Amino acid sequence: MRTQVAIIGAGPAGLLLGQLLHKAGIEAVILEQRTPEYVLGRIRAGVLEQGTVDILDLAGVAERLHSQALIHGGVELAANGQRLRIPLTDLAGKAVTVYGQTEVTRDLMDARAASGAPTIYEVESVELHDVTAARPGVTFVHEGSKQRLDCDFIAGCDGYHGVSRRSIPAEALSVFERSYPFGWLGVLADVPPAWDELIYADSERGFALASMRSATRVRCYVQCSLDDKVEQWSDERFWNEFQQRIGADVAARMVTGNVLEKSIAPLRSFVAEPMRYGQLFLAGDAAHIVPPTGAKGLNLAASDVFYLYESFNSYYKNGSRAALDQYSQRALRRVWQSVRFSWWMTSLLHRFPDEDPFCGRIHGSELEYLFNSSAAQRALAENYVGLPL
Ligand code: RFL
Ligand code: PHB
Repeated sequence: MRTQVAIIGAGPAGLLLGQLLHKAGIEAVILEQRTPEYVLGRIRAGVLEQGTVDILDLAGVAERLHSQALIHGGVELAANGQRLRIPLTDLAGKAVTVYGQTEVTRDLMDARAASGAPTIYEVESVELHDVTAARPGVTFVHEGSKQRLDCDFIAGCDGYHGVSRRSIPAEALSVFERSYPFGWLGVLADVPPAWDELIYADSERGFALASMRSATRVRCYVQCSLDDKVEQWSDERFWNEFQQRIGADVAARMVTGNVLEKSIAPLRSFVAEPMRYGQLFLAGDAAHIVPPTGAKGLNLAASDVFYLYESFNSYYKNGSRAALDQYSQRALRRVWQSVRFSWWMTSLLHRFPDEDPFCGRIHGSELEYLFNSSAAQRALAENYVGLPL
């Protein structure tokens, strides 16, 4: 088998790249180790920057988004019994779009199926070959038989645990990493949200986030211990903890109910540099991870993909390698801005188990400054809605 771009991974990054390339008349084959149902079952991001919506528009996959998504012109913070609304549209000129990653992925899968371009699901033993040669290739096992896909380029869109980054020799990569001493326990439930916009809450018991997917479905998170297991968190325990953290007024008017999904995710920051090795280009979680507090992971995957699409397009249309050569540098500049913001939001809103009294006071001062300074609020707004591409 032969194609122009071999894409590893059919998460949002791989599917979006496939769709943009298809629209530009560039051939790609997508290889995914899981089933489509498994990919759609992973409940993750919920907040899209305007820049991400623009890229989905460019890919021609935003029709359902425009009819169903919720547009939020603000976001709320809660701390010390007070609430603060950050008016995103007023302070940063842009709103954010609340539309689940599951829905983005579904729209991309539907568009891919309609285009007739090939996605091979349930591939095993994926290996990258001759990555620094002019004609690299990918071998894999599908339905029991080993196959080889020859290509010009490989796009590694296979997430943090994927094979692409691990195929780069360790001495060719610099890795920057921070693990946080807590995780997030997330719950998806079919109840109407008792909040109009997202609420990020700092409390003595730890962080909580009130989010949503629609007018009838909420997504809620609480900071939990890294040792916690989902089985230790009954629905009742979760709602009780969430209500204690989110603020008395919201707790009093919210309804709790049928939990559809419950999962725990550890929080970490991770960046691998450069995002290119020979003919292999990394995009999305394959190259970097941010803690979810800044709502940046999916948005970064989309901006990487946009830069990579432009680079491939320029190569195939004009024969120029300049954009390919600049891809890593261009993408990393934006990545580090989001890594910094996500780290800052995480530090601001979580209780660290090892926080000493000095750090406790700094934490309190930082919150007080934010609650009282319009300059600080503007800085948060500008980053939350997304820095320009
Ligand atoms: P994905 O989604 O992990 O997809 C990678 C795909 O590659 C496949 N794969 C392989 N395929 C073939 N061969 C192999 N050897 C393979 N190894 C892996 C996998 O099966 C998978 O299908 O990466 P991608 O596409 O880069 O997308 C990244 C996003 O999923 C991620 O950044 C976001 O979900 C992060 N995130 C959030 N981002 C936001 O922008 N806004 C948010 O509000 C937000 N909230 C979140 C989040 C992530 C969370 N968790 C669970 C970590 C909330 C949470 C709780
Ligand atoms: C979500 O709705 O899942 C969500 C929203 C905002 C975040 C993280 C997750 O910062």
